[in-house]
Parts: sequence; structure tokens; C-alpha cells
Amino acid sequence: SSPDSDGCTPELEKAGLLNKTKIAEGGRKLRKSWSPSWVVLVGNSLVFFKDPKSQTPSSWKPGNSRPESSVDLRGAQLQWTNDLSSKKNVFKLRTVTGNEFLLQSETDSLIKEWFNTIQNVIVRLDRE
Ligand code: I3S
Repeated sequence: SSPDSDGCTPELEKAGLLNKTKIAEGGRKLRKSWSPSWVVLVGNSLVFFKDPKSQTPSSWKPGNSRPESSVDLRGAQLQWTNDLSSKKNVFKLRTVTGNEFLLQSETDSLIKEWFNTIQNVIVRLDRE
């Protein structure tokens, strides 16, 4: 049987490396500080890990790495932005709690996939 045959393990939808910066916490603006982040979309959450490439091989084992933070996508909003950064391919994610993140990739196709996949999860949660 599949590992999720009991339906209790959230499905991993997507994982990859993106540039990330948090720009607001609870509606309060933060100083921008970009860094590469290993981003995992699983169930209703976007989970951020340290860039695995910046870690020693032994320190990065699947189950052995704790998330830096995670975002509940229920009620979240996603929008492309040209105004909040000089970088290309940037979108903003805003949570119901007023936390705001910018996510970016130099690769057009990759960032579009992330946008669409996250948006699909948000729309699915809105319908529940
Ligand atoms: O919106 P800003 O202030 O132009 O964002 C830039 C700053 O966060 C900058 O850090 P310092 O303020 O410590 O120099 C970053 O290095 C830049 O990447 C930010 O601008 P971009 O356009 O890359 O988001």
C-alpha cells in the first residue's frame, strides 16, 4: 500500500530552492533580507528550511532538519509584484495573520510553477 493509504499523512506537493525574504510580521513592516531557502509545500502549509547547499553534508538529513518557519495557506493571498523589489520574478505571499513574504527565482518557469501550485492550494482551501 502507498505510504499515505491511511489519508493522514499530508501530501508533499512541491519542494525546491527559492530566494525568500520576510517583509512583514503581523502587519508590521520588517527590514528586507533575502536568503536562499528550501521551500516545501505540504498539505495546507508552506514550510521553509535552511538552504541545504549551505549546510555540511552530514548536517542535512531528511528527518534531521527542523523547519525555520512555516506558513498556513488558508486564507492567504498571492500576488505578483514589480514594486517591492528590483529583482525579477517576485511574488508576495500574505497570510491571514499579516505575515508577508517575497519569493523569487531567476528561472521564469520555476517561479511560475510555484505561483500556480500555491495558488491552487489557496483556492482549494477557500472552497472547503
Ligand atoms: O527595498 P530595498 O530596501 O531596496 O531592499 C533592498 C535591501 O533589503 C538590501 O539590503 P540593505 O538594505 O541591507 O542593503 C538588499 O540587499 C537588497 O537585495 C534589497 O533590494 P531588492 O531590490 O534586491 O529586493
